Amino acid sequence: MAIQRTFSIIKPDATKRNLTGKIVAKFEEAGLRVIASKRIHLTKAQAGVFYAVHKERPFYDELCEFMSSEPIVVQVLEGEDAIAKNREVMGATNPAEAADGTIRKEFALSIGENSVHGSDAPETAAEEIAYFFAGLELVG
Ligand code: DAT
Ligand code: MG
Repeated sequence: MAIQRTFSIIKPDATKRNLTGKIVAKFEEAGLRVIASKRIHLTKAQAGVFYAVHKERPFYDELCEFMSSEPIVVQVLEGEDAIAKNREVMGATNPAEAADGTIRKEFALSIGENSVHGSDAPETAAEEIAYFFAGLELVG
């Protein structure tokens, strides 16, 4: 597998509980390198654009409300097979189903307040990175 880039969000439930460093440590321990990082506070409309793929789902409004409730940390992670590796370190969407040692198992509060986002494919990774970062901000 080649070196890839993926997009990550440390979500409001995690920034609020001051877990940013502990979550970044999990990425780094897995061999993922943070090549861009910034703390931002989304509007509900901006969260809605980011999660537009879920707009027909019953939890969409709650999701956008949550994602704009507190600051988040958006990052680009780089490494071997980074998209799959990040999904592995994150754990299952529902923390009740997440494997031991994963971020969501250790830190998530619920299926909605689940501490992290990670891209699920190369196309979405590229789109998500471009939504939040200019090319010059990626320092590999
Ligand atoms: P993931 O974040 O693991 O890629 P997803 O893309 O299916 O999961 O959903 C995006 C986010 O939406 C997820 O992180 C939390 C929220 N979500 C998903 N399913 C939910 C549900 N059944 N109830 C409430 N929120 C949900
Ligand atoms: Mg997803």
